[in-house]
Amino acid sequence: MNTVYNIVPHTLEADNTMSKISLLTATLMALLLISGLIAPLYASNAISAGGTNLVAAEMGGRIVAFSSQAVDENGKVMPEWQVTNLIDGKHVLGNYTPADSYGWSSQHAPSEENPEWIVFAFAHDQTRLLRRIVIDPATDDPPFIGRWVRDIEVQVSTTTPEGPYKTVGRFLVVNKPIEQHFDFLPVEARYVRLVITSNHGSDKCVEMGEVEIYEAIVGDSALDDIIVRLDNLLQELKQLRDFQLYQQEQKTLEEVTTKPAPPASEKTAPEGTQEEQQ
Ligand SMILES: [Ca+2]
Repeated sequence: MNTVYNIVPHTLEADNTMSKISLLTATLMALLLISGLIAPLYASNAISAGGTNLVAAEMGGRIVAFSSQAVDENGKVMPEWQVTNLIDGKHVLGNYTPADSYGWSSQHAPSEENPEWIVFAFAHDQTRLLRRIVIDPATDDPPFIGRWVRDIEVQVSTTTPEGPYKTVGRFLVVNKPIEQHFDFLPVEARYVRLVITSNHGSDKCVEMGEVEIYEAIVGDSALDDIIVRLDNLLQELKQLRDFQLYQQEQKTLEEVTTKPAPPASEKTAPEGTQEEQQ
């Protein structure tokens, strides 16, 4: 009778797992079929960027983490160069620099191995569908000293400020005092990490004036909207699959490492017997 009671829950669990896998497979196949439609949609510019800068401090945007910001010789943060200047809506324009906002300056020059980075969040930590990032590299320092931002990577997370993150684009910011727009495929994000791997030659630090992030606007067609959301769902399903594989590997590892060792008596008995015999 015990065998019967044991079988029932195991069978239910197995059925449940099988139906989940079937659903996952069917969904993935449907998404793969649909994905062929997405490329022309993007190519047709059916998706534009919205007009509201989601990370502007006045819109509730925040900087939730960053690699560094400039400090003086006493280790004190210099407000004129602090990281929040990136979302204050103030720009260096020609010979004009706002008195309290020169831009952001890091503590060190960035590299591929040791990049500088900033994590942005939107009002109320909402998840938004994004399309564009705008960088204004201009700061109070002139461009010829090479401190302004050059190579950037835009990463997004839908979970926590610590990630996991996925890369949506890598871009080159030219050494000119103009706002530069960079578009990527619409992607859902709760946190955006801007990773900076180089400046324009300085070995002191990297600087920028302002960062803006804009939402994707998906035309009037409900179908367009669904396709974009399904594309994002595909990414999430892939993450789920990877997580399940990881769990399975961990389970297997646990089973291997917790396998009981042979009873001690099997090893020691012959020696003990020998000692007794001696
Ligand atoms: Ca600014």
